[in-house]
Amino acid sequence: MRSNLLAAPAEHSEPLIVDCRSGACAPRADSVALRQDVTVDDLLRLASDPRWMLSRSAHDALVDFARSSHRSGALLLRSLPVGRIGPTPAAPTATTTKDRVSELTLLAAARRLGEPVGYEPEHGGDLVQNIVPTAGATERQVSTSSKVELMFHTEAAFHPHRPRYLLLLCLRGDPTARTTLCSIHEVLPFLDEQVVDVLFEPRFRTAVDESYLDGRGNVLGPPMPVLTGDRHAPSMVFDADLTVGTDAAADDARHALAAAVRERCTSVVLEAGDLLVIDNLAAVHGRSPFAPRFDGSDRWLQRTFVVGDLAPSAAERRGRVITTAFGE
Ligand SMILES: O=C(O)CCC(=O)C(=O)O
Ligand SMILES: [Fe+2]
Repeated sequence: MRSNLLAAPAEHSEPLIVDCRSGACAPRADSVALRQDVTVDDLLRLASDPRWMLSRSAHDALVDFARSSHRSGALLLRSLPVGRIGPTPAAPTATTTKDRVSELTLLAAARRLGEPVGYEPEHGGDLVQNIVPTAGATERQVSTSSKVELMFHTEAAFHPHRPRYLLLLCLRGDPTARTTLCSIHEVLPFLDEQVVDVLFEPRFRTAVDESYLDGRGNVLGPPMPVLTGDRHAPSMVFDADLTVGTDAAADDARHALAAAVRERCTSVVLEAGDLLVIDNLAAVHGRSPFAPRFDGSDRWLQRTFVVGDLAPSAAERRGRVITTAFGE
């Protein structure tokens, strides 16, 4: 195990870690990904071809994770190809000088888990998004922030078509930025039975992220439970910043959950070639603060969202871009 995984007490479950150095990627795919004119659709077609594989170890780890998630709700694949990247862009959609190897790696991994999708308000619905610190967002609760802690969240907790998996591929690491993680399986044994009872009831509302509202103020989603499914192995949808209780007992329960998550969490410092896959039904994630430089050497991740099935979002989707409108 590498030393950059934070030393957590032994009983805290860390992501399942698989080193993928062994087993080469298909050169045919790599050479396509070196061309500048290749589109995301081309890459997705290639990534979907079962004859084009990630290394055998990466492929098998992803398929196993999709079949039965790990107790930590996370899988960390190391030493994946990211290609030639050039300087970190100043904004997610700014032009870069990179080749397309990292996009192909990410989409190939995503296709082993389900269907990659974008969300219109998230970088225009891009299937692969650059997550870089931006000068305008240093202190905000968004993925492009840096100087503040990004609080624990289910990705798009407020969204009826929220992703089933979230994939973060590191192109350039920052040794001081820790991606934080905590699964429901980790905290459940430490919550009072009465708190768990309340978390299973539809007594919580999650605010819609401001980027989905075009400046239309504060919109709360419908009352929902935080926990659903099997009492002993539930799914969790929770945002420590945006989820509130609809009554005092529910609010106490969400504070108890947030405290347990803070206490039981683990973290990982992502390095170039690391792919962190998060089961968005099992684990919440966040990020520690770090110092941005805005000189082309900052931390750079690429992110892809995956749903298990495209059908439920059919009426609110254009191609692979989910267009659900909120607060209208
Ligand atoms: O920067 C990170 O490690 C995580 C950011 C995050 O929450 C996201 O991209 O969804
Ligand atoms: Fe996130």
